[in-house]
Amino acid sequence: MRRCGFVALIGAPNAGKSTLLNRLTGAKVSIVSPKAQTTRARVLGIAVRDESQIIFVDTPGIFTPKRRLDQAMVEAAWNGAGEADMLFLLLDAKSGLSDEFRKIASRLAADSVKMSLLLNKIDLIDRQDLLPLTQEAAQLAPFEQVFMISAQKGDGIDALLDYCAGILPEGPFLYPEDDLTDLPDRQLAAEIVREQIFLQTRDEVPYGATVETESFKEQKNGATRIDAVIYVAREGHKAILIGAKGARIKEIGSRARRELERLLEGKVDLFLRVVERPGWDEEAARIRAAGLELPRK
Ligand SMILES: Nc1nc2c(ncn2[C@@H]2O[C@H](COP(=O)(O)OP(=O)(O)O)[C@@H](O)[C@H]2O)c(=O)[nH]1
Ligand SMILES: [Mg+2]
Repeated sequence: MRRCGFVALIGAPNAGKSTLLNRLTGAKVSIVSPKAQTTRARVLGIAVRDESQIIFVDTPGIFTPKRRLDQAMVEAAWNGAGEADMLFLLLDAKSGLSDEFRKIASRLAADSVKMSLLLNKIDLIDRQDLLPLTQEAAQLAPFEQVFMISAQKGDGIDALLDYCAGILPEGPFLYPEDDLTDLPDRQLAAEIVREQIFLQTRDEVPYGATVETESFKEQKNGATRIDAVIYVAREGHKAILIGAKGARIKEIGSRARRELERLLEGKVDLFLRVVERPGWDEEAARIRAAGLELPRK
């Protein structure tokens, strides 16, 4: 009998949700950076294990939102949790139990959905510190299971897949068997550029930028031509993104292009332009273009 269902990855920013999603699907589905709030919208990663199709839902981290964009991100995270058959609550074992984590755990504990605790980044802490942390965290909610994993190194991942495969509801696969994500290539292209902005700029710059694919076309020579626009919220950010003699934007473009060539398995011509657009992070159209719903008032 086949099984299929949704497992949401929930946690504070930077817990390693997107790294885990990529690890579980064995593909680069969701972008990752050392900075908080890299993930903006819900991303699906699909894995098949035995007779089960497991649809993992990567979500933005849960934090206290200020901008309209941030409100939409946090709402997307709670919605992801609300629609899942099962939750994986991630804790960054290195940072330990924060007030933020306690709040998320207690709010989720109030819902009746099955939830397991995932202690991530166990590669960064001593074994002897792991047990007391696990014991304390496990008291915060009625967890079904506790897993200790390293999303980055791959420890404990098989056990997670086996667990999901065994208990998801019986039913037909919801996606074609080979699909790894529901993210369209246009959106993927914008995300890969945004990842480079997160990796290559600092302070407020990555948070003040958004990327949209304007056109995505197969060309006669077999290459894919992608034109993307980067909107920046503040004056001055445009100059930083472009860099001295255009060096920064060139590096962002060339790294993103190489990554896209790998993911799309073919030659890519990538054209970027940077546009100042103060207030884009309050604009309905920009928030929707990022794959988000407008926050409820
Ligand atoms: N050492 C270590 N780093 C990790 C692990 N998982 C994630 N990271 C790093 O933690 C940072 C945040 O990861 P990300 O997946 O973007 O977190 P998210 O905000 O929860 O999606 C990145 O720099 C990752 O490389 C892990 O298991 N071990
Ligand atoms: Mg993420």
